[in-house]
Amino acid sequence: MSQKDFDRILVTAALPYANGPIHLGHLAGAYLPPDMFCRYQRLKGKDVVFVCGSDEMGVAIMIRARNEGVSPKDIVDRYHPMITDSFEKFGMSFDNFSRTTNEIHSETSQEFFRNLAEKDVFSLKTEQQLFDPEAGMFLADRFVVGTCPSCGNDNAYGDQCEKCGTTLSPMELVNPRSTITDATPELRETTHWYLPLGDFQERLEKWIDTHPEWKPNVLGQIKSWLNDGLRERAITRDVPWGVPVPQDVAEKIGVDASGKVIYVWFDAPIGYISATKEWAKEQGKPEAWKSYWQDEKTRLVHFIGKDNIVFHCLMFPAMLMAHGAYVLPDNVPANEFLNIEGSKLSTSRNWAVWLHEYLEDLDPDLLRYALATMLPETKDADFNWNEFQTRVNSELADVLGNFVNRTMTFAHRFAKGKVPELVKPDALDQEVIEKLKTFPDRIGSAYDNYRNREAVFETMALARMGNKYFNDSEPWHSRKTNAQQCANTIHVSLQICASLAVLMEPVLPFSAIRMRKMLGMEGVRSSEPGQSKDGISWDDAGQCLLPVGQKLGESEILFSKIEDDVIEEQKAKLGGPEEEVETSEPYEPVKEIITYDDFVKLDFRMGTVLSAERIPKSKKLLKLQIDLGFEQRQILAGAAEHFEPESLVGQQVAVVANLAPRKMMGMESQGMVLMAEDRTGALSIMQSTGEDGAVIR
Ligand code: B3M
Ligand code: ZN
Repeated sequence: MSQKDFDRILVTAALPYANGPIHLGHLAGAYLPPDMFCRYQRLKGKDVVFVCGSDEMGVAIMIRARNEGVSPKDIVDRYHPMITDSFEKFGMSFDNFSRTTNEIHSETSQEFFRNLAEKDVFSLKTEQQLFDPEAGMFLADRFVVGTCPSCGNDNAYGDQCEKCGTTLSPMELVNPRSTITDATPELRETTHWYLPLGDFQERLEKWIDTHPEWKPNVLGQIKSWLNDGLRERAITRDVPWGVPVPQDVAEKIGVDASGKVIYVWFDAPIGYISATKEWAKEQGKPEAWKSYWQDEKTRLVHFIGKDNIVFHCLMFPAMLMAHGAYVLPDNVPANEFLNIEGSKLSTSRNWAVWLHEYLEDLDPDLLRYALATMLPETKDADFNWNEFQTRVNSELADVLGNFVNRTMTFAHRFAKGKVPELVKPDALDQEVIEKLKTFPDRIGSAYDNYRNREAVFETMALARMGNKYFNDSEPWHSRKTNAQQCANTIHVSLQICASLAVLMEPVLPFSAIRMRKMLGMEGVRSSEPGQSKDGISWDDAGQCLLPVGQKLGESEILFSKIEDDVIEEQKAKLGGPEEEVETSEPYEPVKEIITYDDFVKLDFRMGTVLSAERIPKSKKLLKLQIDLGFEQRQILAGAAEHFEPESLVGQQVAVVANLAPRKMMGMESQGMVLMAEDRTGALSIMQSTGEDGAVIR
């Protein structure tokens, strides 16, 4: 369907995990672009609903809680308000920013799960595990201790005996007992539900083929997943934190679902639906959510970062297809990643610009504009403070601000602070008035096609045209020689300012309002959520919006320049980038050439470090538990001299998943974590992001 065939637009932004604050990488990936898009659509008079919310489930939040000795709820209750507050101050215009611990989300997720279960969409798998009858939960790894079968140590863990280093599974322990309640565990079968993604491969391929207009970086990733063949994914977990698996569904098949939760990546996208339901209820129209999710005339757009493509373009659409009542996304314009000062953004090294810290010192519009010019729309991009300063000083202040200031100064000094009459405009006046009419479409079509950098460039092009017109007209001369010509220049310049005050709003919402106040402009349609569609609209811009004689407001400086010391202060907040390697050591020679067939035998996967600890009597080895999505692995990494174990927990790493297991220090290592060793021997973890289990090629 072409954009004009839709009656409404539903926009979602990836739900940020509520286990830390928002940084520029989040904004550049999944938040600034949708806000600009939604504000534009609202100014166009479109029916837009923009939803998001905190993603409060998942292992990462559990790990953080365990490391801090608090509950997962404590973690999300700390960060949800922080995220909400910084988004609000940054001008994010959500219709609803929810959170997945809300009851409506559990209900919606469980209803969705139930619907698919009743359609027999899921497959089931059953396996043996230790179960703590008092805690009411299965006991993996550190949740169980017992006697080591190798050395008799009475406090061996479910995954390893610390005394002799033997790798164990909970089932091998003699006299196991729960570390949660000290109870003697029972053996229980545990059943997990699987989403058979392969069953949807054909439908997904046909659907994706109807969207050749999607961004190439998105289609490329999807096609590689499809070429690989989609595999079933476990969509339940035996962990204490998450949306519970509906008991009634489990009971129907004789499974006890206590202690089982829905996998976070199954419930999180359903968070978009629950946030829309919540919004509809708050509007007093509880059924209104259905027209956004269950009517083909809805243009559904998911804004995300590239690490979420598989979930939004394959897994969630498969879920929606299976359910049958929902529309599928019309586009998923995923952005790439943002680097900071030339280095990969890293929260663990504090190599990040935190939104709440930025907002303590600087104006949100300055960041909105500068970041919009650096968005990683088709490839990774870099944010650096010097460019931020240049964009603010040389564009916002020197072009846009300067043009408005000169116009207002002349209007107050030579037109009595009112809009003067335009009489017998000359060729230059007429040429500019004609060109002005083209800007709403030039800028608008860029926004409508997710090209935000281009939209912002075109907005600044209008301000440049105004500046050039002002210079070419030379009102400082004509005011002495031809008062009407001077008045014409002021009139036309004011009309350009009035159009800018509408067309700049998607990227500079706070400054647009200040500018309209200066121009005495009233009755402009708002780009904020839930506002009236009356008033001057996007399409009206480009015309002469200011009536002759209109009284102007007080003039003020729209954008103050950023001084060098302010920039140095911001740079000083950054943590440690990757250090430059100072050495004369030779580079490691490249190994013998292998064939492609040799290479494809290697199976590289994404994984998340669940736990990391030193190994007694070993200087070099760390013992890592890695979540590969489809299973957990124990991997011994020679990194103990390079990393504090806790710094690795929660990090996503690249793993060689089909390496034959090998014994070290009496423990089994089931794979290898990829690390880069530089010429000084320093190690860095090969970081990436993506879903656990994702095939790295
Ligand atoms: N909570 C955040 C991420 O992977 C994840 C997005 C969910 S969107 C449904 O960056
Ligand atoms: Zn032992």
